[in-house]
Amino acid sequence: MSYKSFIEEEFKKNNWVPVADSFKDMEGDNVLIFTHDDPDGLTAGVILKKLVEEIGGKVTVKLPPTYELDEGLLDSELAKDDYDAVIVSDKGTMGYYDDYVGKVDKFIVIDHHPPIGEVKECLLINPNVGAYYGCSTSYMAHMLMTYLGYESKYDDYMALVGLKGDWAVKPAMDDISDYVKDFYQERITGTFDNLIKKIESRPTMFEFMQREVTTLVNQISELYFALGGGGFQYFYNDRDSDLADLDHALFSFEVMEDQRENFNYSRWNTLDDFIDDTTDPKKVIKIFDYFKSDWEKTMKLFSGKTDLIETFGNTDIYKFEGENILLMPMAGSIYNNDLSEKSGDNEVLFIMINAEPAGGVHFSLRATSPNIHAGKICSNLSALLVEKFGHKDQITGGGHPFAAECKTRNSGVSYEDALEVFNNLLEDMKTVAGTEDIAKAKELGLDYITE
Ligand SMILES: [Mn+2]
Repeated sequence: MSYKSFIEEEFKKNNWVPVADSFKDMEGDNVLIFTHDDPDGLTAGVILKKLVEEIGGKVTVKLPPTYELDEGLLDSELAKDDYDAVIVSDKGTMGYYDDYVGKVDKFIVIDHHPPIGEVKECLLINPNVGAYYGCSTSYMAHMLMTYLGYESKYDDYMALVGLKGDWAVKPAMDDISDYVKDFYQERITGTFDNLIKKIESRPTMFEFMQREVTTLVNQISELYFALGGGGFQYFYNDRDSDLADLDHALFSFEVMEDQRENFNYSRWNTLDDFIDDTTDPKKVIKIFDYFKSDWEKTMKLFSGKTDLIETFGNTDIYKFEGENILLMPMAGSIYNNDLSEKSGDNEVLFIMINAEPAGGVHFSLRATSPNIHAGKICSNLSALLVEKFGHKDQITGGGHPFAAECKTRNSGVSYEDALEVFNNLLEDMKTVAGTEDIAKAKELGLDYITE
């Protein structure tokens, strides 16, 4: 199928035509875009901003550090100007966004995350309501602009970078999600071959299933991640006086925007060529060097201080404890690969525990199989912590079988207390693993125990 026919079908099938129509009359509109501050959110923001401007609207972009759009933030931004439309991009599809609908003439959500709650009132484009397709918000924005008749090589490139940032395309492994195949074949292959060609170079954060080869688009997406703080606000303001006042997310966004004018992609053979083409190569290099050295530091700490603490079924449980660990969940996903090699035929669950500089404790879990449900462990852990110490507003935990987080934030729970609760939970899991009580096992996330 052609990319355009695919889009036509998707817009009809999913009832996205009214959303597209709401863009058609944005000429003269004052539009406020909130987008996620990770590479997918940033690239989606670049595409959507250009689209609205092409239509004739005026755009303000906000890159708040919280993933979900907070009502207080929305209200305070709306109070600053007379807006006709709000676009919320790559910031989740939350049921409560319906409560925001009356605040402005058009309230539009463009996203690809599985919804939390049900969205009925918002103008919504999200293919992952009741299904799961590997894609990204940059790609949904690209589908929208293409549906509306706009084409630009720069936006093809932006969509690709966002897809890479959200792991929906793995050109180094020839693994392209079905949902983006027509786009990839028509717009990427044959045009951006230099970006998707396999190269031997330092493995990026995306090389978690193999470390032999990477691609330039992997490198570029990782660089944008580093510049913008990756959606985790890994900022370098305190490292260097040159960076003291830098707004990282905005800097990453501007680096993307500035390249639209003079898009020299065919000259990019290495990441250095790409960096040379940015507006402020010196600053880009400085930030990227900090990122790379933090990454190496964390990997070294992992390899020196990670212990095998338990084996449940065929899953080895590894634990790492540290203090002020930088880039922890992402580096942990990559280190999981090393643990997996160590464990041979066994699966791996890697538990990272970080004493954060502000006082909170961050538990981050990464698994190679769904045998032990990381999300259940984190939600159980947070429930136990809340039961004992209160602060339901500060202590949160949850996730999916392969990746989950629990954070105590400003609850004031000490590291020792949090660890004790975690150790008790682990003891309970050990007991249940021994008795094979199926109901209890399910509760505790020992999903490999079945009848
Ligand atoms: Mn995304």
